[in-house]
Amino acid sequence: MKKINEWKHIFKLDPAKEISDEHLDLICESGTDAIIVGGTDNMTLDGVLDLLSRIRRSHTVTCILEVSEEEILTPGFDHYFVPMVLNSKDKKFMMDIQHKAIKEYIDMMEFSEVFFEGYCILNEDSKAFKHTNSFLPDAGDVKAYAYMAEHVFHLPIFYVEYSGTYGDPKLVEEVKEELDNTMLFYGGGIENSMQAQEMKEHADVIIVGNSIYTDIKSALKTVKAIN
Ligand code: 1GP
Repeated sequence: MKKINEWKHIFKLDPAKEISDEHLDLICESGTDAIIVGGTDNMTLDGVLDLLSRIRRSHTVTCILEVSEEEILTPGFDHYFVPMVLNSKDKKFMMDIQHKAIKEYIDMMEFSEVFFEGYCILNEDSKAFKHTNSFLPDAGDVKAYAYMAEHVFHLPIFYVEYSGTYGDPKLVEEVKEELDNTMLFYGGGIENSMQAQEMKEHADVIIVGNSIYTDIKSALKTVKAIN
C-alpha cells in the first residue's frame, strides 16, 4: 500500500448518491490512490456501510471515511479523515465536533489511521460552505490559513475545497508556496484531464467527486492524466 505522502489522486464517493456496480468497479480499479467516502447532505450510517461493503466485496483499494458527523463513524476503513473547517465562523466546525468525538472515541482511535484536515472552503454556493457557516476568504486569508495549518496546528493536510466548481489554479499555486510539510489537497470541479493536470501542477493530491456521477469516462481519465 502506498504511503499517504506518495498519493496523487483520490476519488470521493457520496453515500447519498446512487452508483451502479459497474461504475463502482471502474472507480475502484482505476488506479486511483484511494477512495474517500464522504458528503454533506443525507449521510447515513446505512449508506456508508452499504458503500463500504460494496467496495470491499471485490476490491483492495484504500478506503477512507471522511468523518463530517459522528453518526456515520464505523470501523472497517483504512483511514479516517476528520475535517477542521478553518474558515468557518462557528467554532464548532473547527474544534468542538472534533473535541467531542475524540473525548468519546479516544480509547478506540488508532491515531496512525486518523488524519485531521485543515479545510478552507472557497465556493460560496456549495452545501459545505453554507452548512459550516463559512466566510469567503481572500487570497491573503487563504495563505495565512495554510501557514497556520502547517506551523500552528501541524496538520498533515491542508484541503483547498471548491466543491462543485473549478477553482483558481493561481491561488492553489500560491498556497503551495506556503507549505513544506503539510500536504496540499485540492478538490472541486475537476471534470477532465486538463483540469486534473492543471491543479496537480501545484496540489500534492487532487480529489475528484461529482464528475463520477455526471461523466464517468472523463472522471476516470483524470487518473492517467496525472500519472
Ligand atoms: C468535494 O473536493 C471534493 O468534497 C470534490 O469536489 O465534487 O466538485 O469534484 P467535486
